[in-house]
This record gives sequence, C-alpha cells and structure tokens, in this order.
Amino acid sequence: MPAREIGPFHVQYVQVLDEHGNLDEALEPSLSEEQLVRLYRTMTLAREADQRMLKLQRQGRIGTFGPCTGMEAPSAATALAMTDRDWFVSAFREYAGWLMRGIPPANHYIAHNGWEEGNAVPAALRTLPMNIIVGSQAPHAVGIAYAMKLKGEKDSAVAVFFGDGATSQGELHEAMNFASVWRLPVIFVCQNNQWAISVPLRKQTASRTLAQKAIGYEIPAFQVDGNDALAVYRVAKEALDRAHAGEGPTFIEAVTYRLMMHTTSDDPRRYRTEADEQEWWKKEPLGRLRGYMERKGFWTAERQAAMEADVKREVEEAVKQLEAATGMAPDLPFEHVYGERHESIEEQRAEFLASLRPEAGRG
Ligand SMILES: Cc1ncc(C[n+]2csc(CCOP(=O)(O)OP(=O)(O)O)c2C)c(N)n1
Ligand SMILES: [Mg+2]
Repeated sequence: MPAREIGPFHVQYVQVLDEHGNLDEALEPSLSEEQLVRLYRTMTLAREADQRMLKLQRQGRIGTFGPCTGMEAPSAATALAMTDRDWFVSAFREYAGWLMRGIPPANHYIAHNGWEEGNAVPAALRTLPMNIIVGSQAPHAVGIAYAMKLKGEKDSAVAVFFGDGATSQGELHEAMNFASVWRLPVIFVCQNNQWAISVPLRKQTASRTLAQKAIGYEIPAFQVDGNDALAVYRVAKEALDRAHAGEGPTFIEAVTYRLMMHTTSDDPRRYRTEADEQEWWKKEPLGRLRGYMERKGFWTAERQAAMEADVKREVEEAVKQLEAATGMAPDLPFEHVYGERHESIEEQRAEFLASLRPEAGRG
C-alpha cells in the first residue's frame, strides 16, 4: 500500500525591512508617524536605560541584571500591536516592552536594587512582573487566557515572552498543548537570541527552527527577523487579530541576538568571539527603524537630537528615583506568596527579619 502524505507543515520566515534598509512594500504594516515615533523612542529609551544601568551596576549602585540591548524590537513591537485589554507576560529581558506597556523606567531599577516594590505593576496595566524561572511564565499566560475564556471575556489576548533556552523546558510544551486544545488567545513570542547563557542554539536543539516546535501542537508558527520591528509588528498584529477572533494561539520565533552579557555576572568572552558580536551589531534594530523613518521623510537630525536629549533626561530622572528609594520593606515578598496571610509563611518572615538584625550571625 502506498504511503499517504499526512500533509505539508509550514513555517514562514517574515522580514519586512532588512539590515541594508531594503523594504518589502507588500508586507509593510500601516503604522502612523505617531506610532512609529513611539516605537522608536521606546526602544531608544530601553537602550539608554540599559546602558546607564550597566554603569550603575559596575559602580556598585544597583544589583545584577540581564541587559536587553539589541533585543528591543520583539517585546516593543508586540506591545505596540497590543491593546489595553491584552495581557503582557514576560521573562526578564523585555524592558522595551514593559516601557511600551506604561511601566515607569524607575520600576526596573528599583526592582534590581532588591526592592520588590519595583515589581508592583498597577493592575490596570495587565502586565505581569518579570519572571526569572525559565519557562514558568508560559503556564501562567495560558491560565490567564483560560480564565478569560471561562469568564466570556472577548477581545483580549495574552502575549507571553521567553527565550530559546525555554523551548527545552517542559512547562512551555505543556502550556502550548493546553493553549491549542482549548483554542486559547495566546501569542507565544520566543526571543531566539542564539544563547542561553553559554549554551549556543546548536546545543539547545537539533531543530532547524524553534517555530516548528509549535507545529506539533497544531499551532500556526512563524519565524521573523526579530531585529526588524516592522516584521515583528506585522506578524504579532495578525496573531492578535486571530486570537481576538477566537481562532486560537500563534507561535512567533523572533530571531535576534543578545549583544551584551547574559547578566552582569557573566563574561561572554569565555564562550563567543567579538567578531560574532560585531556581525550582529550590524543588524541591530534601532538604526534600521531610524533609517526607515528618515526615508519616510519625517525623521530629521534635529528630531533625533531632541529625542536623545529627552530620553537622557528621562533616564537621569529614573536614577534619581532609584537613589531616593530607600527604606523599603525587605520582607515584601512574603506578603504575596498567598492571597492572604499564612501561618508558615509568617514564621519564615519572622525568621528572615530576625536574620537582618545586627546582632544576628554573631553566634
Ligand atoms: C528553571 C530555571 N533553570 C535555570 C535557570 C538559570 N537561568 C537563568 S537564565 C537562563 C538561560 C535562559 O536562556 P534563554 O531562555 O535563551 O533566555 P535569555 O537569557 O537568552 O534571554 C538560565 C539557565 C533559571 N532561571 N530557571
Ligand atoms: Mg536565549
């Protein structure tokens, strides 16, 4: 009996604006000047705040953090495509997206200074705080989408962000399976930045793409140039429209690169070359978007200079807020383990607070 083909399985690669400035007009999304400027300014603010934070860390004025430089486009452009009714569920490198969702720059600084108050996002922003446990945010996102479905909430979707490393975590696969079986409005955005700390993509997976992993769950999958904000916006907007229309989840693999260290505790020179990094600097997302706006005719050197000055002012303001934020509650994390106080958590809180007293540790 001849073998019967079950069906072709597709993964499309989408690029709208390449690193040389070539534009695919057929795919160009219709974004207004105001939207483009907002996107570009937010990505620039994320870059500036990131670089300033790196200096603060080296001066011992803030704790360790994972820089987002070079990876501003996937979270910012997806957030631009989202509405206030959508939920934004991130890992730890989506600073540009948080800014786009309206979280003040200082929150990120304060959170990385060890103050949990920085992670307190106003509920109306529908944005979860950063999540360090690799992949664990995916079931959270699917849970939110499932709750919305049960409540009959329409026109809302959930975008969940994670890295290439998270694709090896079981939780992501369990989340994708449930999202597909229940046809939930979830956008899975995988930021493939080529590295999971020192583990390169080729050791992470033998798959040609990360997008194809979603096909096993019958989830439409796209690979996009993750340094091309226009491509990310286009694919994310279509995915959100489908989700809002009740057509279920989408998986987007955004191909990008972590231009800096994994966190400030890491030294990339131990596992990759400067030449490799330089190749990716040529494809970085900010210059690409700026060139596009210049060719559109509305972005000038004067506007660029004014924006840079404005962004620097905003970052300095965040630094002032960071340095003014003292005396915050060190035991705040114990507050939010459960919705209400719990005896064993209170015991742990008391033990923790006792350990902070100056006489503790003298034995
Ligand atoms: C469950 C779990 N295992 C290990 C770690 C330690 N860790 C933090 S980030 C990271 C690599 C994550 O790589 P990727 O998902 O590609 O995200 P990226 O850091 O590249 O943005 C690891 C192993 C963790 N936080 N959580
Ligand atoms: Mg990675």
